[in-house]
Amino acid sequence: MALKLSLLALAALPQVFAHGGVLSYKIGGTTYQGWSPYNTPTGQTTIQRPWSTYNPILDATDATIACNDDGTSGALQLTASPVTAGTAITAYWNQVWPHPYGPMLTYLAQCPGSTCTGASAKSLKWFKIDQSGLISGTVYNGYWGSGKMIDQNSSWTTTIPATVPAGNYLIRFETIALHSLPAQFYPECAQIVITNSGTSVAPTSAQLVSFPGGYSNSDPGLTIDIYSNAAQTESTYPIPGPPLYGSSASSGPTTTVGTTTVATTKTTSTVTTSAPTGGTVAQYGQCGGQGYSGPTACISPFKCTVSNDYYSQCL
Ligand SMILES: *[C@@H]1O[C@H](CO)[C@@H](O)[C@H](O)[C@H]1NC(C)=O
Ligand SMILES: [Cu+2]
Repeated sequence: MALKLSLLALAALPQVFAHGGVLSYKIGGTTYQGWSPYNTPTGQTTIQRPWSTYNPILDATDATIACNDDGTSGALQLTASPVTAGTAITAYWNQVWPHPYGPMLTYLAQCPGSTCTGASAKSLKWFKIDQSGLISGTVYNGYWGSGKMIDQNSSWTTTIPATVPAGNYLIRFETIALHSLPAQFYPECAQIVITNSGTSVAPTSAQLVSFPGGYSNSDPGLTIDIYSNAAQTESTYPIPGPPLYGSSASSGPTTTVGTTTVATTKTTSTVTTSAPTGGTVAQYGQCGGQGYSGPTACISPFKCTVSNDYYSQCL
């Protein structure tokens, strides 16, 4: 059995570098291991909802867009409890996350009844509690939420707003990659119980969406061509999804403008990208790393991106 599992893990290795998902969480100092999609589901016990693949979801209307699965809980499903409103939750993606262009988003959905276990992720209403789009620079080569996520140890920390009503929730962390079209969605979910002894503010109906439903394949933030001429001077990016919980906007995507914050300590993970034309390495192909002596130029529009010391690939 152990041998079989490690062979499966090896088989999954190339995908580990190209794609992935949320592998663990930290809540109030406690680390929670996530679901392992390439191990047998039997015996897996975790606060994370089961998910099925490291591959991206490429369709905003896909039935798995809520939690990278059909929405069901595991046989030994756990729930992190209690999580006081105002607590920070960190989600860890696989290292080093390879996609630095695109937004980060975090959602909550309250479950009916006394537990989220058994509730289908597709049946819930989600509201967005955190988002980070284009932080600075242009759509073409600016600093994005997902670039910041990579700089933060391939993790993203969201603070549960202090006004979120107490209840049973799924928390949905998501990164969207825009280096190729269609956009790539990487969402995973975990079960938490939120407690709140202070003021509660329910999300408005304009802030609540279903998944699928919260995004459309024609959303400007999902169809944007980051390699276009227009992108080279464009410094606004419409983050997909409903208006942020707690915001006064009544509808429509929110826009972040490259401004004052952050951007001071940007460390880029993109190397060598000489002229975009003339390259020979295809998307996801190896283009660098210790001990590698093959071609290093990626076919346009992909860029040679460091995954780790031993492996760079065209993304
Ligand atoms: C970086 O993330 C990994 C999980 O991917 C975690 O084990 C490690 O503690 C993190 N390092 C720091 C400095 O937070
Ligand atoms: Cu990928």
